[in-house]
Amino acid sequence: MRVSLIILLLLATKLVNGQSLSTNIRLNQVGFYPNAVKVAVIVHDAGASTAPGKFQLMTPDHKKVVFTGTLSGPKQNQISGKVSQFADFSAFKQKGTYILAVPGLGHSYPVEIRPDVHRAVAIGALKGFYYQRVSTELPARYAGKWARPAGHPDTRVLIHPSAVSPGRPVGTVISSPRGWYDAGDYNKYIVNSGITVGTLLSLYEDFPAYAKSFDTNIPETGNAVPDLLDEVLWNLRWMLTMQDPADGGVYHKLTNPSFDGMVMPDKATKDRYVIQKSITATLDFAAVLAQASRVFKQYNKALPGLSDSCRTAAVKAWKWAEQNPNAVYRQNEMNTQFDPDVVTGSYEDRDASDEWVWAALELYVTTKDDAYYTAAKLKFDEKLSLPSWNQVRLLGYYTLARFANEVTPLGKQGSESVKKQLLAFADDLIQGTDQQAYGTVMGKSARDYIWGSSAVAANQGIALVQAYNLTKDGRYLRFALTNLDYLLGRNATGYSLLTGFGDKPVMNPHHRPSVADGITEPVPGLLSGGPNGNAPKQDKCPGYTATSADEMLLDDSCSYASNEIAINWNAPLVYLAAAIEALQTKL
Ligand SMILES: [Ca+2]
Ligand SMILES: [Ca+2]
Repeated sequence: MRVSLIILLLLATKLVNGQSLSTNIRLNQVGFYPNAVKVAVIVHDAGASTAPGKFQLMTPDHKKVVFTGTLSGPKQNQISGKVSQFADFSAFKQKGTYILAVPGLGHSYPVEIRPDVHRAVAIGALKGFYYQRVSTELPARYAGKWARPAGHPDTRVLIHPSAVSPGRPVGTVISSPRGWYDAGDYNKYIVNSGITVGTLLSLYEDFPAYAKSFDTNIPETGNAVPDLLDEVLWNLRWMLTMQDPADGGVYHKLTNPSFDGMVMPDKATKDRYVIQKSITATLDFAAVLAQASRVFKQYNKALPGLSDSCRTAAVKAWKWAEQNPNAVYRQNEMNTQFDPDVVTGSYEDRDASDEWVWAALELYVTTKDDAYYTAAKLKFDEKLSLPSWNQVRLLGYYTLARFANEVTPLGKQGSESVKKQLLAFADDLIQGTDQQAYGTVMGKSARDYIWGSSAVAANQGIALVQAYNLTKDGRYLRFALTNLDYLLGRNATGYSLLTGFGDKPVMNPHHRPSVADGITEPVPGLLSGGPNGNAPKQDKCPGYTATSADEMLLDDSCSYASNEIAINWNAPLVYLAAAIEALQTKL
């Protein structure tokens, strides 16, 4: 009797104070820096009236109010029509764990305020790559409950008829082990590896001290090489095997003819092939290997000869590209000429002009040979596009700007124009962000919500970090942080898009091991592709209820168009989280 009375009283208190959990309070579910901007977004139905009320920050037991603030005026969401208000508690700087309560609505997930609050995100997202390693067992010592046997030794890979060359006729077998599984499946794609490895190496080049400061508990932890670079090496060593040593051309991908079922990697044992050399794969390879040559030069003692091998491979790839500029990969066309037909991710890209720029600039900065700079044929009047697997021009621009003081006079002169363009691009990104329903750079346009939109958010963040690096203007960083907030919960889906992080992370990504391993929690540290306006049409997964692009995420493994994982989405998150951590005192 007494117990039920207490329960009744508690319930009444909850109702009176409006203090039950409300998922309409959207915030970074991982946390906030004491001295940085701290914003939660309160979302209301379309047409709801929004009085400018108060909000409170209180201790998790609801007993002590530590901060009271006023909600902002209403912001209209241009995409969904919903109305939101901001609860800005930046003025509160006390370390600790709190909840944010809005009278009449409820309270948020726990709010953590402390320095280094995203360090675990940076480490976890990098560790996500370890879980994707091909050709090796993941023992419990490193993988915890996601331990699994080795999959795909890839020591017996066939040359596909599309990929034959004089030295490698049909039926030739090559060894091409290691690399990372990608795109939720078990194949290895050079084009996607290009931007992924380029982004991770750029993190090292931009923030070497921070990159050296964290371990990810992998077999190489404790050796003489930072774990970030050890992880990169797992894929780089595979990439090196994808170059035909006879002519320097690079195979587009290593793949089964068709996708595996939702089984563990060691149960997927179909024949594997390397497929046709392509111009985009070869140029991406040249860019990444040129960059790797710079980075690993500092580790010549631990990795003797690697830097030189990378440089030789890059130059050789460039020469092949010069001789084969029209080798565009077209999967359907290839399938009409060769068997077996290949239906896995095609990564087709008919415009290699940006790949030329990226490869040329990386080779230029590494070799200081003006011929590469000239070959980049930089035009300073074109519209810039955010990096993605098929648009890599900015990766070259970032590199030229980064090394502006170490290149020849020719490149130095060009770098001034490139810097101006990069800053104009960054200014464009932040323009009008404060008026947005979530106050994030991500989502100003419904066009941001494409397949893999999480990488749009992360790459916007990187572009802003680049602008900070060029200007030391903290404004750029503060806007970059809004997109990290977005990825970790301050968004229209209400999810943290990173598995294993936040109070409501996605649980069912399109990721074969996470589906097949019988463990409730998905493999941690994987970034979901995120909301995608066209996802229901693209994957036809039943169960979508959202009606607007910014909410169009289905936390179901069949939703590969909104909830897939991919290495080229994880990499920019690693960069963004690590950069924000490295610069947290500048926010
Ligand atoms: Ca290490
Ligand atoms: Ca392209």
